[in-house]
Amino acid sequence: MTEEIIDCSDVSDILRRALDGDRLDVDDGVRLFESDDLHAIGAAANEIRRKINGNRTYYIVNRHINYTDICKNRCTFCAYSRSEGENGAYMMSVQEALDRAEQYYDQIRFTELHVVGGLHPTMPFSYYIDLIRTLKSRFPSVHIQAFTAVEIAHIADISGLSVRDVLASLKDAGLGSLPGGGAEVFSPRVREVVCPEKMSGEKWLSVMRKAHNMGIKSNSTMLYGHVETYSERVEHMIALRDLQDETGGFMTFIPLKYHPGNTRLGEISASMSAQDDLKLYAISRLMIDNIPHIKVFWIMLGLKLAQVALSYGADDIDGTVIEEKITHRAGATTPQALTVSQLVTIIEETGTIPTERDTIYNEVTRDEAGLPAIS
Ligand code: V47
Ligand code: SF4
Repeated sequence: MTEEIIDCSDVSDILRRALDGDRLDVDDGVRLFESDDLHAIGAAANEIRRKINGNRTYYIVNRHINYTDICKNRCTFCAYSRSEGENGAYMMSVQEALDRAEQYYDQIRFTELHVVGGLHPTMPFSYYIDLIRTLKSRFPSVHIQAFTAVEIAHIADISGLSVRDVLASLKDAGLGSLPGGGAEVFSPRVREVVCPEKMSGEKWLSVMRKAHNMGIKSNSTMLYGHVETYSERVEHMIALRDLQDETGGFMTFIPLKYHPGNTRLGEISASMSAQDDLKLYAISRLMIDNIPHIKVFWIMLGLKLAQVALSYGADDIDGTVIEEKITHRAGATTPQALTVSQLVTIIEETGTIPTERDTIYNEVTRDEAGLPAIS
């Protein structure tokens, strides 16, 4: 059936090449975005997802902590950030972040703390080290995934240290890996509109290269559905693929769907349909042949569409999350958290096998008391 769907498609030549393991180029990617044959593109992506990850769908028991919303960049797509002193602006002390992490730990025994925030103009280097060291010493078995490449570069700026020295100090304090945020779309044209103050795409890639070369793995993302063109999306994916060829350090690619609420960028006239979202997941799987996982962050896509994305190339649905501010301040209507049993049910309903993972994709089993063990 899949064969027939693919062979009848206007992009069957591209899909066949992808299924044969050939690399797709920018023109191929653009043609896929221009095609209306969602079924064929999805079927090919699903086949590749199954080749790489079988019938498993990964999830993680995690907790997000957004330690500050104060940010000097004020990207136009971001409803989360505040300026210092503005209504709603906050900066957690290390103790406050620790208190957040304590909440629910006894109930769910998360295996990951995901810690990101804005670029605070004055917090000293010692704050970041103290934060990671304190979290790691309280939760030694928990993986600390913290600070986007943009935050790492900012910490280097305020400390006067090199990116490599910042990463080395954070690793020594207990940092496990980097999240994938801050990549947005690498195109300078797009960045000029949506994040003119943010460091360049090249710099983002160079921080990731340094991290990977030091044995620090990371995620990768693309913020889509605003002013970017098809070719800018595809070029972004190929830049990630190229770096992955070099370092092998990316664990997953996460498409992040732009939410316009309360942002300065606002509504974009050609907003994305559910079909467009699914096509983007599928094309990601087809273009980025060397990053093993495609993650659907259910908070941003919504639960129902996240389920469908699991048959359009995605194999990971992220986690329990517990507290999410970035997308909710921009109008997300999804819940802020899911229980493990909700996550498992959502995955089972898709006919795939719920598989708990840790941050670096080791499978996790739990004993009767719910304590995790990594296999
Ligand atoms: O870099 C900000 C995005 C990112 C909006 O690595 C927005 O596992 C949509 O990167 N609409 C931060 N997106 C969050 C992030 C992330 C999230 C979940 C998992 C992982 C991971 C990483 O959020 C930012 C930006 O791309 N973002 N504002 C918005 N209005
Ligand atoms: Fe700051 Fe990140 Fe928001 Fe940009 S996306 S304004 S860097 S918090």
